[in-house]
Amino acid sequence: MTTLFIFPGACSFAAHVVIHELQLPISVERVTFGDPDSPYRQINPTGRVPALLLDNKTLLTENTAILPYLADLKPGTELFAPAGSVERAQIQGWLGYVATEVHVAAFRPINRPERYSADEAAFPGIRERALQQLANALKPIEAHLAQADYLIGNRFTVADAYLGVFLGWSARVGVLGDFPALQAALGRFRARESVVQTLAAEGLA
Ligand SMILES: N[C@@H](CCC(=O)N[C@@H](CS)C(=O)NCC(=O)O)C(=O)O
Repeated sequence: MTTLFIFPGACSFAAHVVIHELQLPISVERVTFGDPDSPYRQINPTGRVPALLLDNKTLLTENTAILPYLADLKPGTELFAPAGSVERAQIQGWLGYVATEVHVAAFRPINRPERYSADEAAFPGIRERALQQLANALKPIEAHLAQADYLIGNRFTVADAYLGVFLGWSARVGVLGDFPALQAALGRFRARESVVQTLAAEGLA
């Protein structure tokens, strides 16, 4: 059986939500965060989540690959769009934006300042700049969601599942105050049955 590896509340949450949305027959396995001795390292040497181990033992990594792959397991699903369509490219554009501008450019230095300086005294400054970077990265999404409830096509897609994770993280670091459309989007995300189910499954309800 295909297995999704997750850590509760991590960026793997989006893939877990998609599994609930589409009721996919995929088992979900929790791994230990940041443990170099974890047996998971034999499956995925980076130790990162999400990772999807297929029946044939092929390992898929990266949200930008895993989320479209999961959606494509249910051809015609509203969560994605047909190959060759503009909507599909737009959804992939948002996946790329969230992965790079929001996750890596902003949350990585907020959560892991030690990767940017060996000097602990520099950490508060790194975090402060990264919080500003996060606000900058959220501005275009705020502008977009002030006009529409969802990123693309007036429906919840894998891009919204992915964004929802980082809206939750943004609320936690206190950056959503100036973004009413993002607060509303987070409310819609948390109200979805699939998200409620995923929170419960990850022990976060
Ligand atoms: N670009 C990767 C990032 C994966 C990633 O950084 N995952 C984090 C959790 S949100 C992780 O596993 N961190 C553990 C570590 O870096 O040791 C993706 O989008 O899939």
